[in-house]
Amino acid sequence: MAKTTRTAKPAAGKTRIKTVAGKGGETHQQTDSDDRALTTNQGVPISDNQNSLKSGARGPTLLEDFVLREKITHFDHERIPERIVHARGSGAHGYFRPYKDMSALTRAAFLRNPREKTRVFVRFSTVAGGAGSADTVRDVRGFAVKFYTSEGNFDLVGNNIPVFFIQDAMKFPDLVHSVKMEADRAFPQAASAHDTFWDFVSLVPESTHMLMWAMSDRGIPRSYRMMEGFGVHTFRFVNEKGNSTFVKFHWRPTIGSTSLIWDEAVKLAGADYDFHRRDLWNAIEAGDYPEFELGIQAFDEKTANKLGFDVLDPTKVIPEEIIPLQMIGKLVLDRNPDNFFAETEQVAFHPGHVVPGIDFTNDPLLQGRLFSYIDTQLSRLGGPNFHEIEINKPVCPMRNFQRDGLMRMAVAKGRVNYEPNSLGADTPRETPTGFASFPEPSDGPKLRQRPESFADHYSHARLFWLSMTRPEQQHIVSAFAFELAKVETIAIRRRVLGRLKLVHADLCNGVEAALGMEGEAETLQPAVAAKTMKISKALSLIAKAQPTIKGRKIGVLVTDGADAKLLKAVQDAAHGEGAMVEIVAPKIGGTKLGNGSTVVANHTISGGPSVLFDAVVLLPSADGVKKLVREAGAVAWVHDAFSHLKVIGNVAAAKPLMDKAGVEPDDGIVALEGAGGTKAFIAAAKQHRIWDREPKLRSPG
Ligand code: HDE
Repeated sequence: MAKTTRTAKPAAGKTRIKTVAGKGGETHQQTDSDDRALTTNQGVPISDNQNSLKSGARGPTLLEDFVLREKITHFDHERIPERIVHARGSGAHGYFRPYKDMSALTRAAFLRNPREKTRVFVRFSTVAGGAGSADTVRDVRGFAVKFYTSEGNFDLVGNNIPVFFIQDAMKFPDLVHSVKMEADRAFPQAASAHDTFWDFVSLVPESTHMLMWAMSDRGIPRSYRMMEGFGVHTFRFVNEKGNSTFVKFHWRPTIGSTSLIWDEAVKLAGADYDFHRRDLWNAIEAGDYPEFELGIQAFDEKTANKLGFDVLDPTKVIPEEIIPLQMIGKLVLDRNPDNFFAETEQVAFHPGHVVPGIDFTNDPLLQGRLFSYIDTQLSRLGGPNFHEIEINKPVCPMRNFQRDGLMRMAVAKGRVNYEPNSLGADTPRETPTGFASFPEPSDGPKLRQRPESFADHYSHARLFWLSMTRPEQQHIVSAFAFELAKVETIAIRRRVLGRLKLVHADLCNGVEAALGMEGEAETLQPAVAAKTMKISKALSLIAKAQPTIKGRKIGVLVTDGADAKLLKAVQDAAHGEGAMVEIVAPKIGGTKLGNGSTVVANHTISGGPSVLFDAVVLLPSADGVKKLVREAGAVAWVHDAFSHLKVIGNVAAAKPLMDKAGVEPDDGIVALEGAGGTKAFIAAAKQHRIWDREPKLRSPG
């Protein structure tokens, strides 16, 4: 039995913290509270949460110990199956507000009133890796939004890439099996760079366009806050009159879209496994709320028929230069989840969760998804009542005659659980204004067939390639070369090269050269040869990049004796532009600046490598730099910043360190001392990367 030895001052409310001594001499902290007593799940107050019930102090544990058994049993069942795809994710709460009344196009209530906010929950994710995999791997990112509208939940379950690998749901399990860890060896984790993936995609030519996107910078976003999102499929808006308009959904971050550099992504996977999760969490905690505009491409059937490709084919984009984007509202993420499991893990998205005014098309990938998502929740969340979990509940009234099942929470009253009925006057009834599917005519032979209009697999891939800037093309070549270098089966490499040749000769030649496999592409016959389309600048991240440092992070390397005035100037200037500043120093506890004040570091040099930052500042003192040049970590810190094409603000005292790190002068190496130094640094940092530096540092491969 435990005996109380000392009682601390009462803490908040009626709680007192006591140090309790056990009979065996051990002590532990115990909270003594009138209203916060620790209890079992049955509400029984627990007097000892440290020791199991034993027969004698050194005797065996008794089966009778219902407190221990309940605790351990619950723990044993804490995990649910992780999502088969998109297992690794991060969520946030927020709201959506339309810019204007969209009722001309849709009767969806949440798109009608610009004064009305609709609550949302968003989950961003990677696709291939397990729930514990690293954030910065090369992969597609999920971008799933649940709108809790007044007419029910609408889920826009999209990705950060506007097309998909396959055209028909029938191939999805094959695709996913091929990209996941290989079945016998269970590696590689969260990586497409292995034989089975490239084997599959090289045999499925419809994947070519998506491969271009996945191998581009889009596959390694800088942040969930800085990536675009897409609904992928063509959907329909339906207005009060029942008229349908095709729509493609787009999300655009208001602070612009930008990506990592591959070497940075690789190093980040070691430096901060949770790079994207932490970034999202910290931004919201800091009140720097991520914002995304919702855009649509709206078009009628006549326009669709003139595009020269099929809008039901999810491997095609509609260039914005042909059908421009109209921005119709904004999403703001302003609250982190209270509990990861309850919210981010248990949230159940489903593309079939639509509201009146939004409808599907016959895209065969979408049609298959309409089955899959509910089905997967049955095993993931354990039964058909997952809509009763707090995060999945609609905010509008929900009434029907579905009853019972595992984990039923609601207590339905009365004897009437069927419809029609005459016994329950106030039981739910159909409503003429409820959801009605768009009555698209459909009558055809029952067959398994891909339409002819889906047969061109190369024109859009070529459009993507030709729309990229030079650095982006180099990155695509490097990514293909990296991935194929990990493919051990030479025939698969050759087959992929054969596909790339059908996209564009420059692409194929570039990858062949990077691999040292010149002329080895397999000769493949396309069903339809690539046509050259008009370049779409909107496809390139670099071409449309806005000069900004809003939402970005600047790392300042300081030592004892660093210039306090300059540090403050950098901090003020960066904060003024909406950027964050973090201090990196040899010691975490505090650095004594030149004016005698102390600054506390956010990171040590090894704990805060420069890959964590978008731009860096070198602010050592002349004395401090002498130590830094002897530290491999400090030299690597600067070398990485340079080789990741970052802007480096510096003081004269940093020169020995920069020399040792191989920093060479260019537009991104900015002296801070002297008039206008800080301003020049901020202006340069708005470019984000110094692309001209790249060819001097690395060649594709
Ligand atoms: Fe998914 N997908 N998917 N998917 N998907 C799932 O549902 C599926 C596809 C997407 O954060 C699963 O609840 C099939 C395209 C996102 O919880 C599963 C097909 C797009 C998320 C499933 C596709 C997506 C999922 C796994 C081909 C972009 C994460 C867990 C027919 C438009 C949602 C779950 C979250 C999740 C099936 C293709 C996006 C198994 C069968 C295309 C963002 O139901």
